Amino acid sequence: MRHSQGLFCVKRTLQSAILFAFVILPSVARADELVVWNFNDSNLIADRGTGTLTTTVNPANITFLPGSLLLARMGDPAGLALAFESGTGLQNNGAILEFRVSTLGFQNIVVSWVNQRSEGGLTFLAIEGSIDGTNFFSLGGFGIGSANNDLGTGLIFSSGDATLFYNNPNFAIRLIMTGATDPNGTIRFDNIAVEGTPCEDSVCGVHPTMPEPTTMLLLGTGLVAVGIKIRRRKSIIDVSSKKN
Ligand SMILES: [Ca+2]
Ligand SMILES: [Ca+2]
Repeated sequence: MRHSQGLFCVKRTLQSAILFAFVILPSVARADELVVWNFNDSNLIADRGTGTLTTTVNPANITFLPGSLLLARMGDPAGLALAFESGTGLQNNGAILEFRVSTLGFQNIVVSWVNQRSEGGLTFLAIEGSIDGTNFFSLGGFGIGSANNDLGTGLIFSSGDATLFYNNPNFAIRLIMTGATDPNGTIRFDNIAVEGTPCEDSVCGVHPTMPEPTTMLLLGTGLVAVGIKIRRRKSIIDVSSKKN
């Protein structure tokens, strides 16, 4: 019971998140890669590390188009990028791209990717996160400004409520895509990565003390950052303590 009450509070807290965007600096951080998808092999299977990536886009509208060097890691060539067509009748409006990655043993989680849309392609991304793998809570969202340009996007989970995403086998992020206006329009994704730093016992070994309001910021040059500020709530501690 306490758990579900806690989840409700998490949901309420995350839904009150403040979203903002800005230009950030080049490197995303010195962190370990938990998983990377570079799509250069034309599939949804992780290319390094472990994680699962799924989508509700009609399989007939999943394709692979030229990729990006932006946010490429470990010398990855641009290669290919995962691309979704809007589809007949714009049927893929509302489709989901979801990735699940265990963050067990890691904190300071950073999620980043490159997105590009063509004219008429899916262009609005609502972002949702999960700490239990089942319930998803809004983390805000954004629209992809200019067409035909690679844009980096990222989320940094650090301190406060964001520690719920640390050391968590059920970590998941969902992008809900809308805004397509042309059946032949496309949105493409490349260099999706989840990174983190090894857990410190003081952070992952016990529930967090949440000294400051949570701030999720984006780092890196040329990246469009998505930051989320979450108010702390005492009730969140109930959930995090169940996790350990
Ligand atoms: Ca692959
Ligand atoms: Ca690529």
